[in-house]
Amino acid sequence: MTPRAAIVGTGFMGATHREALARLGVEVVGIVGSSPATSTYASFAAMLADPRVDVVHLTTPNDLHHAQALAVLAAGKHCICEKPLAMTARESRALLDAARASGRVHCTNFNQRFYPLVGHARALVGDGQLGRPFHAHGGYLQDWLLYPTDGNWRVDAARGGALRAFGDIGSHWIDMVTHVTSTRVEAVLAELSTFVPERGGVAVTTEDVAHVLLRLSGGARASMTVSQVSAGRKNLLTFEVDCADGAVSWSSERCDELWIGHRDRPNETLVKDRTLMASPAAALSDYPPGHVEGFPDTFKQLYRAVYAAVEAGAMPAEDEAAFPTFADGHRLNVIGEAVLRSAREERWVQVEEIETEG
Ligand code: NAI
Ligand code: SOE
Repeated sequence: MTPRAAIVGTGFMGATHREALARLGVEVVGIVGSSPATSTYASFAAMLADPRVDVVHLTTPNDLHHAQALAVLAAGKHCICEKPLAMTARESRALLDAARASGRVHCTNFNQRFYPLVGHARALVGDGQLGRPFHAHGGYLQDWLLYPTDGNWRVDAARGGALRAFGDIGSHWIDMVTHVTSTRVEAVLAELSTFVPERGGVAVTTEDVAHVLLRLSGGARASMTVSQVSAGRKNLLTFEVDCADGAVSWSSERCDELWIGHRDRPNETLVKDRTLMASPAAALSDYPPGHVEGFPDTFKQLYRAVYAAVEAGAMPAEDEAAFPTFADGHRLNVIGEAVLRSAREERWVQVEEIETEG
C-alpha cells in the first residue's frame, strides 16, 4: 500500500513539502498547524493517533523539532524532520538514538544535495576522475536580514538555536560539500559576527555572518562564508572543489550548469542533460535538457528516495541510505557546537571533542 503522510507546520516549508508530495502522488491525510484554523486535526496528538498516517513531516520552527520528532517515533511513524535537526547536539543525539531504536525510516531534510548537477559533481569526484580533492570553498549568502527592521523567529536564539546563519544555511553548505566529496568534517576554526546588533528594539545574540575553516577527512581542507546580510544575494549557494586533476564548481543561481575546470585543456560547462550524466545522478533529473530543475525539485527527489525506503519497509543502513538521515542531522548539530566553541574560545576545535562529551 502506498504510504500516507501528515505535515506539521503550515509555513514556507509546510507548503513546499506538500507540493512535493503531491507531485509524487503521496496522499497527505492531514495537517497540524499552530491553531485550529490552520489544522485538519484537533491536535498534534490526534494526528499521531491516526492509523492512516505512515510518515510525519516536521516543518515547524527549530525549537519544536526535538519533542515532536521523539513523539513521532514513539508513535511508530516514519519521520522526516527539517534542518537543523535539533537545537543542540545533546538533543540531536537523543533523536538519533530514538530513531535507531525505533527501526523507522528517519530523514533530516537536507534537500539541496538533490540538485541533479550536485549529484553529478559527487559522481565525478567519487569516481576519482578529478583526482584527490585538495580543498573546497564557497558559501551561502542571503540578504533578507540586512536591515534592522528585518526579523524572524530564526533571529531569536530560543527559537532558532544559538547559531543562526550557520545553523540555518551553513548546515546546507556543509551537507552539500561533504556529500560531493564523501568526506566528514574533523575540525573547525570559526569567527561569528553580528553586524546588526538590535532588531525591533531587541538585542541580537545570533550571528549574521560566519566565516569557517574546516579540516575534512582524507586531508582535504575547506573554507566557507555564510551570510544573511549580503545585499543582492537572495539565496546564493556556491561551492568549488579543487582536486589534483581538475575542479568542479556549482552555483544555485545557475543550478543547471556545472563548471568543470582543467589545467591542460579548455574548461567545460555541462548543461544539465541526463543522457550525459552519470548514474545515479541522472536519475535526479526528470525533465529534458534545457528545462531547469530547481529548489522545489530537490524536495521531490528527496522524498522519492525516502518513500522508496518506507515502501521497502525498512530503514537502510545509514551510510548506504540514498537520503540524509538523522545521523547526518546529528553530525551537523555536533559541527555547529564545534563552530560555536571555536568562535567563543578563538581556537581550532576537533569535532570529536564535542562528540565524546555526548
Ligand atoms: P515558517 O515560519 O514559514 O513556518 C513555520 C510554521 O510552523 C508556521 O506555519 C507556524 O504556524 C507553525 N507552527 C509553529 N508552532 C507550531 C506547533 N506547535 N504545531 C504546529 N505548527 C506550528 O518557517 P519555515 O521557513 O517553514 O521553516 C520551518 C523549518 O523548516 C525550520 O526548521 C527551517 O530551518 C526549515 N527550513 C528548511 C528549508 C530547506 O530548504 N530545507 C527552507 C526553509 C526552512
Ligand atoms: C532562510 O534562511 C531559508 O529559508 C532557510 O531556512 C532554508 O534552509 C534555506 O534553504 C533557504 O533559506
